[in-house]
Amino acid sequence: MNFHVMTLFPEMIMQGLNVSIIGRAIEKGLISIEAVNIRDYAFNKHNKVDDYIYGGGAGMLMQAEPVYLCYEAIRERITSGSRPRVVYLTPQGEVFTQKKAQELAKEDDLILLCGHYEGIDERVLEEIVTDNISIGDYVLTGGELPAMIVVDAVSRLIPGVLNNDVSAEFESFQDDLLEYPQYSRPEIWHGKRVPEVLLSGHHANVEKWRHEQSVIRTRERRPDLLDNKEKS
Ligand code: 4G1
Repeated sequence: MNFHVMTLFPEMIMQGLNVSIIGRAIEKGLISIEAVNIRDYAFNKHNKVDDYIYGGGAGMLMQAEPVYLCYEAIRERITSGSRPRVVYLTPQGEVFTQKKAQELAKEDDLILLCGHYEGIDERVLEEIVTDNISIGDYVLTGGELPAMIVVDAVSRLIPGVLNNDVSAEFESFQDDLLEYPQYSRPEIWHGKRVPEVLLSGHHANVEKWRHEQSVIRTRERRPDLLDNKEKS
């Protein structure tokens, strides 16, 4: 999978994703990430990429042309045939879910577009965006952190990125349940014991306990997930 991130802050993307599991996946050549600076496609001598908003109101808007030229430059580099998906990170998008991550993980190339200021001129969005995605309902300063979240969630679904024996598919959320509580050494910490069943070595009982805990936890902390489950 090749990620192409269109942004005014490329160093934020590259520094944030070049570590840990994703950093290793890049090293191994399982994924590639390029952050392309939209400012490099400014068409005026001051490298200006924003302007006032028609109709008035506070703030500035990213102009259409630099975004479009940046997009065209990326498209020229993409070797795989058909039109690549362009994900615009926006509070007006559908909320990002594990299901959407799985869908995006099937692509060879993904272009991610990050807004800044008050957003981007609608006309270029109409021409290039295929998917509008939001990571949730709060106010941010830019689409860079949302883009990094999408890259992270999609990358870990690419075969070979996670080195553990259990596939990424198996993790909770796949079945709309939260993770059960987990414990490591020592057996007693601050007077608290590890639940007996986990020390028993009885695999079937462990699995049963973990599933029960997952259901209890989900009902307590994220009852909305159980509602989804009943619907499907
Ligand atoms: C109105 C949140 C504005 C924000 C209402 C989640 C938020 C991108 C996301 C905003 C952004 C609400 C996201 C707001 C995001 C232009 C640049 C849009 C930053 C911008 C609820 C600012 N998921 N926000 N506007 O935050 O890009 O993807």
